[in-house]
Amino acid sequence: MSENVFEVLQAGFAPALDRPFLREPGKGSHTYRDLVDRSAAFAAFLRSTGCQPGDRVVVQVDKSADAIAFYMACLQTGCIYVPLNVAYTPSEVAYYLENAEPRLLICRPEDEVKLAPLIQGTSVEHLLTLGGARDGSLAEACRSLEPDFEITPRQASDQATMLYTSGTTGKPKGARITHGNLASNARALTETWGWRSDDVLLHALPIFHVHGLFIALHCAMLYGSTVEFLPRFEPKAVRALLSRATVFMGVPTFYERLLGEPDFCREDCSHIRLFISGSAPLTESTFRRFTERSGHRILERYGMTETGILTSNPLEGERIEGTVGYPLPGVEARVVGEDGEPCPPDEVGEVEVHGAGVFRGYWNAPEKTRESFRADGFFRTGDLGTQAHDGRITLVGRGSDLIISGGYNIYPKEIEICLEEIPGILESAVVGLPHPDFGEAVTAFVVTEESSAFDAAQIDSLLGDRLARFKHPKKVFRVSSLPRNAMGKIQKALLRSEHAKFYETTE
Ligand code: MCA
Ligand code: AMP
Repeated sequence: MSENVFEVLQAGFAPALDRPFLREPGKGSHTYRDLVDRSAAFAAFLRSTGCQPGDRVVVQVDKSADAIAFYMACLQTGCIYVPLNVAYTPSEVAYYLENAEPRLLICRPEDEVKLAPLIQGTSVEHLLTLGGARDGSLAEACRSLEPDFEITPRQASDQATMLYTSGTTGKPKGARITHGNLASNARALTETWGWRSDDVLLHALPIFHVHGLFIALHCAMLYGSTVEFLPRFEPKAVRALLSRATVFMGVPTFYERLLGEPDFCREDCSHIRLFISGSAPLTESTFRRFTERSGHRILERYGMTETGILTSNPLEGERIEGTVGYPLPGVEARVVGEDGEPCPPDEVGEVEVHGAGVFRGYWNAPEKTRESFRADGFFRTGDLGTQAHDGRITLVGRGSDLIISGGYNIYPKEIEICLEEIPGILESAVVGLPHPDFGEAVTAFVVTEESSAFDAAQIDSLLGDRLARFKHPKKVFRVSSLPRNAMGKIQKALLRSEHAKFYETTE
């Protein structure tokens, strides 16, 4: 029997075909039937290009109903959907094209001129554009084709999507996520969060990450629920729609920004049954202030690109601030010491997990994949935490230097490499410092040649072509040397502790 996740979702929303699926403010409403028809039109296009199951399709487009239908078409035809952050610069996109070896590249109409030169000499056979209002060459190409509703049979172990997540080397790795991973996570989440077909999800997340694309949308689709689909997070727009929704999902920055609205209060939230947070640590302060102002205890959960959602605070029962709750149904989690042996309850170690949501490995990186799994199949998350007697997990930090800023993962090495290629910069260290809005802010410490005229603005513009804006340091400190330990290793922990209050006092 086919286990294509498109069929799994379709079985869920089949009783609700004429219910609104995506409501785009100011643009209109699209039923589930509209989505199926549109997906069939895109499927016809994919097949007309000769795209085969397993071929990669790289997509860098804005949030829109058509973007979701195109994602569904990739699932339907067995093509591997590879979404990219719209903030990535052409030089970043070039890396993904080289690594993923896609057959198709779909971009925003306004980016076509910038991206067209990149495809020369790559595997890309077609570059098409997708705009938010049924515009662009992809929509045009579908017009002359008969919709194709056939669903390519897939096994649970077949790859459905590939999302990139960076590594300590500074080069992003593609996580191979299967049809089975997506289906099992959607089922576990809807069960854990008591999802209902009359739930209305308020969606303000980007759709190029696991959070906005899989977690949020698959829950809704599995129950045929309606989604208020905002193009981006904007606190006033979110606030205006809270009264139409029952569930809201966000990164901690969303909650901080809602709290930044001076008269945000209980009345705004009276229709909501569940506020969910994840992707980055929700501070106890944000949790507490949000409870005071809204009357709701945010439900915090924890996940990863490689695994989907792993743990969640309970729907019924205690949501404890600072903890990420219990393993989801079908997920096994343990905390181990450096020797790989399980830690006693409440002792800090690395969180390791096992279950149907865990990915198949990294794309074309067998060594990295091997290093990430234990011999018994448990995946090493790299997150440090404790597990209580009753199984509840609390995260306390990360084993790597990873920075999480506003829910985006940023790897210092990638920025350090770019900084050190700037003439006059001898060495650099990039760390995340606590930031009231983003949680952590990218901060660089650079040692420059004595003769160099140091100009932070110039550094920023030199990084411009190489790195997406959200990765740019919010502050660059010029220092005479970087602190090192006896082994010569840069002591980033020291830089972090010495400057821990920098943004608290400057913002
Ligand atoms: C935008 N900027 C940022 C960030 N976002 N800087 C640092 N960190 C960020 N996250 C910068 C831009 O580069 C720009 O800089 C300036 O802020 C304004 O840009 P704009 O696009 O207007 O920003 P914004 O709309 O205010 O965006 C902030 C945001 C957004 C709403 C917090 O970043 C966001 O939607 N984050 C959610 C990320 C997410 O979904 N993560 C899930 C992945 P300049 O002015 O210098 O040009 S994790 C995941 O999927 C796992 C499985 C999980 O557990 O969920
Ligand atoms: P990503 O690679 O973008 O999927 O990010 C996954 C990482 O985000 C995890 O390994 C954690 O470090 C972090 N993360 C996700 N949810 C939480 C949470 N609720 N609290 C703390 N960290 C989180």
